[in-house]
Amino acid sequence: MAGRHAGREVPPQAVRRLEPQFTLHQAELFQEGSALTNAVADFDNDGDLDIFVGFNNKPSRMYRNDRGTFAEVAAEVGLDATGAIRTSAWGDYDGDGNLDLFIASVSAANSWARLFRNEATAGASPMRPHPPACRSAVASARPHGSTSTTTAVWTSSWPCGTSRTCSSK
Ligand SMILES: [Ca+2]
Ligand SMILES: [Ca+2]
Repeated sequence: MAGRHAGREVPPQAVRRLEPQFTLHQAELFQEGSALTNAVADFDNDGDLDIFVGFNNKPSRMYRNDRGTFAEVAAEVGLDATGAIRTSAWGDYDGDGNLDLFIASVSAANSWARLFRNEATAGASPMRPHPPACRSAVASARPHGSTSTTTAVWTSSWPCGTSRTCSSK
């Protein structure tokens, strides 16, 4: 029987209906609660999808997919940010072939956003801070409960290994 895909007829041999059936995968690794956002992308360009997860006042997690088995590598690659991280998005903003990550934290006490540039090189761990400075573009995020749509954007940098806390201007 022929089917339709994207508005076009497709031959019967091209129609492959799936029978979804799910089981938990690495349940212990992924059990951490209070997640607010996640973003899936092949951040290390090895052909499989990896998962970033932002939490409510816990360090973010970056699950690297190693041929179907995930490992948590957020601290290793420089993505262990802590906040009320409510949004995250991958994209290659500078067109260098490496996916970069934008995240934003929104809470009544402290709201911020950060753009992490992926400075990976072949054979090196992605997202590792590049000496002598770790660069970041920072934008304010709407405070929790606020209806304001005003967003200020500025850039910031800090020496590797020092505090990543940025203040509003
Ligand atoms: Ca990957
Ligand atoms: Ca990039």
